[in-house]
Amino acid sequence: MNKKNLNIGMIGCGFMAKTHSNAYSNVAHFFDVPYQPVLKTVCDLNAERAAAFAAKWGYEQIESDWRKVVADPAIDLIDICLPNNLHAEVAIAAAEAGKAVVSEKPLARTAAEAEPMVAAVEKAGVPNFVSFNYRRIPAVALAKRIIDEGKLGRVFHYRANFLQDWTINANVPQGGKDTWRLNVKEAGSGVTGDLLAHCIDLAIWQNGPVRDVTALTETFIKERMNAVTGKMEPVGIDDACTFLCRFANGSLGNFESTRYARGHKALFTFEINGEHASIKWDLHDLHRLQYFDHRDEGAVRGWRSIHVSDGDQPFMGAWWVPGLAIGYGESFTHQFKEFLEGMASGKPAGPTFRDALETNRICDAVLASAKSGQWVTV
Ligand code: SOE
Repeated sequence: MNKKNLNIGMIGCGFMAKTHSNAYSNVAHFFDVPYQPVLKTVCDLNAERAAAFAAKWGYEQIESDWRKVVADPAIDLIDICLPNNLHAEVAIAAAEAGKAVVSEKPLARTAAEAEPMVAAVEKAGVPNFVSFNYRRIPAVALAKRIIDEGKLGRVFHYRANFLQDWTINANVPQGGKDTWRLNVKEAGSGVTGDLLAHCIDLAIWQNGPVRDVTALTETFIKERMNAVTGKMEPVGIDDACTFLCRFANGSLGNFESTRYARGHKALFTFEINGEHASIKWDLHDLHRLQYFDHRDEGAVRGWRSIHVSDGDQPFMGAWWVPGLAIGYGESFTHQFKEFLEGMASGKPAGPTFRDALETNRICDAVLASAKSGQWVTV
């Protein structure tokens, strides 16, 4: 296939920039994508950091002012891997400059902040995408296929958890390069926007819209040092959040996230119970999908542990040979495969900015409910 180059301007060079750069580098090796991503410019306020990142990942040039990257006519796509408070300004400027825009999740700190982003990309008519990468784990994509085929029947329950333990120590600071996720000004919220946003994105993609929510949040450590100023400051994020919801299809949702579940590093799980069948998935065992079908012959009925590694399972035909697993990093490869295909076909891959706005709206409703103690309609 004759491919047009797609020049990437990467804004930020932390953990997420690594996952995206890796995926841009390998997507055309494994998939016949319609564009060849080119790692053109990486930008960080700290030029030394940008230079080290560029050397490692093969970016052609570095920049310390994101506005210059956005203004560069050679750049086709702006990829935003910055703390949440910086997504909106960069995304809106990039859309106004006519660039395709990819943003890390959540789209913004709040729905109010996300709305002008959606308006900007839609007004400019530029391709746009939010990196909710877990949709493209093969086992998760297989779950979606099973749901869309109607195998579960009427859905009664949707259950999801995202449990971590990395902030239990009160000496972990807030703010700055590595710990901005703990600073409410930069992150907008704690586990709700960072982790439950993933659960919500999958839930509405698999099970449809959420109608209303009731939530409980807690901040266990009330003060932390700010890594930038060195001063102790009140903590404004939610350390833990549990919420119940009703989906428009009549099913009940049950969600929990915390960074205080000792022993759990990234235990993202979901389980869906339908009239005929149930499915469950666990990020710590990400290449397996658990499936129970009540219509199976009674004597052999039971939970099947499907090792998702065969060529007729989502994405797997492009990788090694049946039985050999892939992992977390490849979910980003898959999302860019579908994003690039959507750019070429005019049928955009989701979640677009507009799709991700809905996740922001649900996060807002969850936080509002935790504050008021009332059910909140989304
Ligand atoms: C937080 O620790 C984090 O890195 C999230 O920000 C990511 O979105 C999640 O995929 C893994 O955990």
